Amino acid sequence: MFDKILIANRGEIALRVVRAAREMGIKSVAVHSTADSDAMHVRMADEAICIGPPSSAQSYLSFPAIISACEITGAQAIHPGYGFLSENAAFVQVVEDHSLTFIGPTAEHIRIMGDKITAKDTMKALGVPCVPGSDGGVASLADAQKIGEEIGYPVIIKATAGGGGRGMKVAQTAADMEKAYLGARQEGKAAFGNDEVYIEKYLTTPRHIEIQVFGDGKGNAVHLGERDCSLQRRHQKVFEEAPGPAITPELRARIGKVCADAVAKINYIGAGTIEFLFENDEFYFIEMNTRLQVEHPVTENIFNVDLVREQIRVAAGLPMSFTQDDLTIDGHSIEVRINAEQLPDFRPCPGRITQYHAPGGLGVRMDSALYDGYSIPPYYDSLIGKLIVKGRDRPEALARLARALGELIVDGVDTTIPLFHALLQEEAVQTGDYNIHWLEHWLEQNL
Ligand code: MV4
Repeated sequence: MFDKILIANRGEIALRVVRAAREMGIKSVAVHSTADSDAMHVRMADEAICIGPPSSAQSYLSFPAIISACEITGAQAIHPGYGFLSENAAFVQVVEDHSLTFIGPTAEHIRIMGDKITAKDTMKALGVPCVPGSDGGVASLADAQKIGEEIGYPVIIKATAGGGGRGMKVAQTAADMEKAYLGARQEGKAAFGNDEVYIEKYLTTPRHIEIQVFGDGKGNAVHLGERDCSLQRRHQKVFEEAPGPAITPELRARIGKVCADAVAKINYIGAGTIEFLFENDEFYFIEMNTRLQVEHPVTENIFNVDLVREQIRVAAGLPMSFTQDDLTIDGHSIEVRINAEQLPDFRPCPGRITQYHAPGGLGVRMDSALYDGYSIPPYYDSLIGKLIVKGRDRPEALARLARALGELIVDGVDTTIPLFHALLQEEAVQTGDYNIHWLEHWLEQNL
């Protein structure tokens, strides 16, 4: 096992990794920009090292700064958290070239899943159900029109280098195809330097269901059920839960086995998330994320596992500490993302926290790097905390969430807390009867 790891991240996720490492008897090294000298992850880690100016490109994204920090501190492995370098295949290659260990998948797995056409081809070949559409890339408008006629409108054109909603265009009818096809290519080229696109049948009212998988890199893998992350605004999740209100034990077992078998077959190592659209009781693969996700705590809560601990174990060459048979669901968990943002437009709202009080009590977990007097810098993500609750069932989790939100105090900046008080009053949230469009409609009518 490693005796020291470096955390190439900041905020609540850096703290999350410090905590797992400490429980395992592993020392942790925080890295930080000059804007984060007073950050909680710097205080909580065993050591800290400044790696550059505020700009992410020159600090949290800088290969030489992070590799040098490992060499100076003697850290043997790097945990990337989420975002930043977590899905950067070139970085993983550099880490390995310096005889360090990346706590995550291989560069090759990241590369395969980072190209959406290759990811879909791979998953399809592994027996994972996919959205009907083009077989690979679509090189001309004429081909796009032909495929549109074959699969029927509406269709969606997606950039292969896209993801998270960028480089996507919907064509409602054949008349929209030219604009959508050229628009998606243009956006792909501008945003990612890659104008390759593919086409899928457009699903109109699906849920976003994602399956948590975990592999040991030696052909063994498990699934840890699903999360329903349908409540999103502009492709930013705001409320996530596990298990999914629409997913029966039979559906879970079936898609879970397909996913676990698929990642076992490619010798996947570490945590991964296989994203699906779910409509009329059918799953359709869209993307795979090769990282630990923001919302991983809801899965940890219902399966009673520590996913970061497992990531560190398999990166060190140890087996996973559980088998599929050990993994049974206990209760229901919900996470809400507390962002420093001003409603109704969700404008980032950095500034000084004049008072912070975290909720507590049975079934409440607050993952946050906030403290009284902390100044949220303007350079990074607006996520400042995650309130995660667990109940014996969904109604108990909802009641506990309302109770815990009532205890939470974040003064000095605007936050998304009032949004959650309002959402909890809604019938669709209470019953779990929502889809990927529900929140945007609700926001239009209520904010
Ligand atoms: C789709 C879709 C409908 N049909 N693909 C958006 C982000 C990217 N991960 C995939 N996305 C979508 N792909 C087909 N064939 C609708 C979306 C989509 C969406 C998906 C998940 C969560 C929220 C969403 C909001 C708008 C569109």
